[in-house]
Amino acid sequence: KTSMRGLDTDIPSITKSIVGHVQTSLAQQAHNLDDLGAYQAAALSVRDNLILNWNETQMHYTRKEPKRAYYLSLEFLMGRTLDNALLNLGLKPKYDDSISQLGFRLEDLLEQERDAALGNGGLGRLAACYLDSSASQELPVWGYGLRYKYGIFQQLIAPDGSQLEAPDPWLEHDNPWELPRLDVTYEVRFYGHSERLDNMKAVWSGGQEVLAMAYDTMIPGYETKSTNNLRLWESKPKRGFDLQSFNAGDYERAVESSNSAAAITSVLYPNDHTTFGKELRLKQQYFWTAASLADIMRRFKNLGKPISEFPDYVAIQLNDTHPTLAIPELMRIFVDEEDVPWDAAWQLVTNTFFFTNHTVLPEALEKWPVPLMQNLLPRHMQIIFDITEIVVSVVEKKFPGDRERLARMSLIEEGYPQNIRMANLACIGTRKVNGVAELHSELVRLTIMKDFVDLYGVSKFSNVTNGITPRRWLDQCNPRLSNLISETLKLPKAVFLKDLYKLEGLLQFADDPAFQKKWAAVKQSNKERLAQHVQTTLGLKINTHAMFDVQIKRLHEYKRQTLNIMGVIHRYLTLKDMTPAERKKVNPKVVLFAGKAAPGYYVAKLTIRLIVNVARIINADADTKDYLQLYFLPDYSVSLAEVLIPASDISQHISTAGTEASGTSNMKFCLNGGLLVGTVDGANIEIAEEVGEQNVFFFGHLTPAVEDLRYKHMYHPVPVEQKCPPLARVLNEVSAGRFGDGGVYEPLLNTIRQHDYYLLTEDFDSYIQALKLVDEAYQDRTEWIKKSIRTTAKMGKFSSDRAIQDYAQEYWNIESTKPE
Ligand code: 26W
Repeated sequence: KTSMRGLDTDIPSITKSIVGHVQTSLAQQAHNLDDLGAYQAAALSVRDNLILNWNETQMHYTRKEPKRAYYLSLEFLMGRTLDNALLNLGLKPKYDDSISQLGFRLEDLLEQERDAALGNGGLGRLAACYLDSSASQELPVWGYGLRYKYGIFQQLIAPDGSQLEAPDPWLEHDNPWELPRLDVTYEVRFYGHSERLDNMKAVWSGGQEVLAMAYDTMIPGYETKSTNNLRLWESKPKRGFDLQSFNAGDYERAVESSNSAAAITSVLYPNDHTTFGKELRLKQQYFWTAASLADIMRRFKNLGKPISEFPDYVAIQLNDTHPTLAIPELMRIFVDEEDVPWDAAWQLVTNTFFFTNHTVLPEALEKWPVPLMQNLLPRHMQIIFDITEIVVSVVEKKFPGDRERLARMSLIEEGYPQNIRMANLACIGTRKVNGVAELHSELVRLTIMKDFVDLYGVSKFSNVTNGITPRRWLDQCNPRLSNLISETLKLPKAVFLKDLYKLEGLLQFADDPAFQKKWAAVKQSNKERLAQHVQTTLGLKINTHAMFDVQIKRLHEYKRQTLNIMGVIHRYLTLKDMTPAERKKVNPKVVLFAGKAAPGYYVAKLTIRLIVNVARIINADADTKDYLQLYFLPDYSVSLAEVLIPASDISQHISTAGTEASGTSNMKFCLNGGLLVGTVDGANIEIAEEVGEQNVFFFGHLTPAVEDLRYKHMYHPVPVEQKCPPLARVLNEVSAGRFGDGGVYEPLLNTIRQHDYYLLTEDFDSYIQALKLVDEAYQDRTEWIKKSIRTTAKMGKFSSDRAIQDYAQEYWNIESTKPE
C-alpha cells in the first residue's frame, strides 16, 4: 500500500526502511543496536517521508507563485520532533508496531531525542506553534532564524541550591531533522565604510565578510502533505583560514578570522526581558536579517516580476524588535543595489513588514548605541538617520513646534552615547503593529506606542491573541485525554485537533458521572506518569494523591515566583501551627516549580535557591510532609512541560497586573483540564471570558491601580509589618535562617521590603485568599471535575490555528494552497 507520500507505509516496508538506515546511514548491525541507534534509524526513516512531502510542497509553491509570508524570529523553541512528525504524518501506530517487532519500545526511543531548545521562553515557543499551524493550514509560510550551536543553557542545581549553567551541545549527536544546504550561502558584511553618492544612495565596502549557510528543517502539517520550511543560518568564515599567516607559522592569526566568523551563531543569548547592548548580539541580528533578506530577494527575483510588486509576493513578520535591522537592510538593497528611488523604496518596505510586540517592560525594549551601530554597520546607520528625517518631517507637519513629542518619537534617544530605539524603528517601518493579548495590545497603544497612535491613527495598532498548537499541547502530550475526547464526542481526533472549537461538545457531558470518572482517571494517570518521570530522573517520590499546583516559566520578578514561594512558606507555617487533628482535614498539596533564570539575573537566581532550600526543610518535616510537598524540577524544557502540564490540577499565572503580555502556558494548562489561579493580566483575562469567571481563581489589584500603588510605595512607604503582617512573618522566618543560609536572601527580601516594585505586599492577602478558595473548591471533587471539563471545552479560541488565520487574513494577505 502506497501512501499519499509516495513511500510504502505498510509495516513491513517501515521495518525495512528502519533496518536499511541502521545498516547504511548508521553503518551498524541491527542485532547490537541500542536505543539511541534505534531512535536515529527510526528518525531517518520518518525523515524520508518528510523530505518527499517537503519537496512536493516547495515545488508547488515555485510553480504556483503564491504570495508568501516569512516569520523572522531569533528564537524557535521546537522541542522534540519525532513524536510530532509521526502524529502529523498519521504514522504513529505503524511505527509503534514496527519498532516493537524490532525489539524496542517507541516510548523509549522518543526519550532519546534531545530538545531543539533554540529559544528562551514564550516568544520562541510561540514561533514554533505558529510554524505548526501554518503548515497544518497549508499556508505558504517559512520561518527564518539562527542555527545556534548551543541552545538555552542546561540548568543544574548546586549543592547549596543555586542555579549553575552548563552548555547545551544539542548537535553532539547528528541532528536527523536538518538538511545542510551547502549551495545556499550568502556573504554578509560587517564594519568597513560607507560612501554616500547622490540620490540617497551609497557604496558600502571593506570590513569583514562572513558566509551564511542554510540548514533546512522540515515542518510537517497535520494530516496534510503540506510541509513547510524553517531555514536556520550558520555562520562560516568566507575563506577557511588565512594561508599567508599559516605559511609564515602564525597559526593563531591564521584561524583568528575564521573563529570570529564561527562565533556569530555559536550561542543563543539566554536573557529574556533584558538587553545588554553586546556587539555579538547585534552581529547575530544583522547576520540573520541580511542572509534572510538576500534569500527572500533571490526567490522574488526568480519570479521575474517588477520590483514594485515586491509587497504583492512577500510579507515579513518581525517577531519582536530583534529583526528590526531588516527594515534598513531592505532599504539598502532597494536603494543601493536595485536602484529604486528612496521614497518608492520606503513605500515598498513599509508595505512588506509587520511587527509584533511581546512585552511593554521598559528594560526589554531594545536600544543600540549609535557608536556601536556606526562602527559595525556604517551604511545602516546612515539609513537610520535618513529614516529619522522622515519621522521628523511627518511629525513636524502634524504637530508643528512640538519639540518634546519629536524627541520621544525620534529613532535616536539623546544621551551619552545616543541610542537607537528599535521599537520606534519597527513601528515606523511596518504596515501594522500588534500586541499578543487584548489587554497587552491596549497597553501598547496607551504606553510605548502612544505618540505613534496619535500620528498614524489607531487602526495601525491591533491585537492578535496568542495561541498554542493543539497537536503538541493536547494530542501529543496527553494522548489519554485526546482519546477520551474523541471517544466521547464520537469524532475522529483530527476533527477537533483541526477545529478546536469542536471541544465545546464536551459541555453536554460535564454533568455525566460516568464521563467525570473517566476524566478524573486521565488526570490521575497523568499525575502518575509525572511522578514516575520524577522518580526515574531525580529519585524523588511525589504523593500522587495530592493536588498538583504548578508554576513553570522563566524566573522573573514580574512573574512573581517569589509570591508563590512566600505563599508556600505561609502554608507551611500555618500547618505547623495546627494540631495533628486539624491537619488531617487539610487536603494534601504538591507544589512544583520549574524554570530558568538568566545567568546574570541575581535576584531571580536567589529565588531558585530559596525555593530549593525551603523544599529541603518542608519535605523533611514529619509534621507536614503528608500535607505539603515542594519540588523545584531542574532544567525546564519543552519536553518536561509536556509531562508537567497534563498532570496539573491548578497552575499559577500571577504576574503583577499589566506586566505579562499574554502567557501561553496558561492556555496549555486549561486545554489539559487544569484550572488557573492568576491575576487579571495577559491572556488570563480572555481565558476567563471564554470559560467563565466562576472557573478561574482571580486575585490581586488591576492594571489601572498598579501605577498609583507604585507611586505610593515610592513616596509614602509603609513597612511590611504594618501593611501585611502575614507576609512580614514569612519574610522574618526566612531572614532568621529557618530555611538555612542565614543572610543570603536579604537582597531578595529587600526587593519586597523596600520599593516592592512588583507589589507583593499589595497582593499577598488576596493571593492567600484565592488559594484558600482553591482548596475549598478541590474538596468538592465533583464540582472541580466539572470546572475542569468546562475549561477544556471552551479553549477553542486559543488554538494557534485561529491566531495564524488572523495573521494570514488581516496582515499578510496570503491564502492556503497545497500540492495535489
Ligand atoms: C533582548 C532581550 C529580550 C529577549 C526576549 C527581550 C524580550 C524578549 C521577549 C520578547 C520576551 C518574551 O518571550 N515575551 C513573552 O512573549 C510571549 C509570547 O507572546 C508572551 O506570551 C509572554 O507574555 C511574553 O513575556
